[in-house]
Amino acid sequence: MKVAVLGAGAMGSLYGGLLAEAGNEVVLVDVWRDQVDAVNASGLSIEGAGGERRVRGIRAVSDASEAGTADLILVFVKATATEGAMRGALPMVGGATTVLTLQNGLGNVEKLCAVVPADRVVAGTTGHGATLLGPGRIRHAGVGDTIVGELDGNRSARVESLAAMFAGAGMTAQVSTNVIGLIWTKLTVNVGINALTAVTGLKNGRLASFPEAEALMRAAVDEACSVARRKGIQLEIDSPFEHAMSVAVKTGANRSSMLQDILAGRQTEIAVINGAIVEEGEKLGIPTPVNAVLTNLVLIRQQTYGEAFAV
Ligand code: KPL
Repeated sequence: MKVAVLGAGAMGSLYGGLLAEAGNEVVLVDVWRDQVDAVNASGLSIEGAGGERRVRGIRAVSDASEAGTADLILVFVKATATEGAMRGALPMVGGATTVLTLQNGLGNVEKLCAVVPADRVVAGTTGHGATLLGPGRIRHAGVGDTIVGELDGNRSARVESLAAMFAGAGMTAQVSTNVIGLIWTKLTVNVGINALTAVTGLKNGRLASFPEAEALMRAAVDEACSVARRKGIQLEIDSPFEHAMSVAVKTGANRSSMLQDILAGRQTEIAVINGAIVEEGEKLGIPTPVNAVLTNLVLIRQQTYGEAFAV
């Protein structure tokens, strides 16, 4: 299968690397020139789960028109860039191209469907954690499931074959017939972990060490669940807080994507994670004070990069 990975940050590079190792033709597409040059010059170096190795035979481009058409476009750009990146990726869309988002946050499906016909788009979630160590270098810092599904819940041959492709690359992979519930289930995990790690600087696993962090995680996740319940979303798990904490522990060595963004001085996905819970809560009249505080703290942090804690 020819796979174009749109967004070659930590997670895009991880999936691209694992799929290339399994024999798929992979091209990474990213505007980050240093990453493109490093991968083309020396391949992708992966450490952590699966051991240290260098994946060669993987191509990278910064302009989608150099990639050719793909069987699968796997979208891993930040949620804030989804629509623009997909417009830029249109030269890779051929007559039979499928677009799969495994991104965090709410709204990616809608943004993709604004650019390509909805019947081209499938969605899913990933439980893996990865850290970007530098151009061409990542750490596979936590292992989890990859779950994919059709937007209409149909168990199609297309999603079965995507799950088989991920399984063939050594990942545990499944098909979901409730992909919106699945995205919300992953959202509850990110609501519980990402902002908390971003404001404390802790790796995911350390959240379990502090009753204070646990209390905040529980409250943020409970608020997200109240919103989901009122919207009629069927979550895929019975105990969302325990699930979020178990993902934090399984990806314990990882810095969450939001903490990595903060450390690199980038804009975060706060608006589509905790911020989305606040926004949806407001529409439904459901109070979400803990998510509002977490959102505001991260928003302040990302507007004050470079300012010291000086008096
Ligand atoms: O999705 C993640 C993220 O960092 O965005 C988790 C699962 C929390 C892994 O770090």
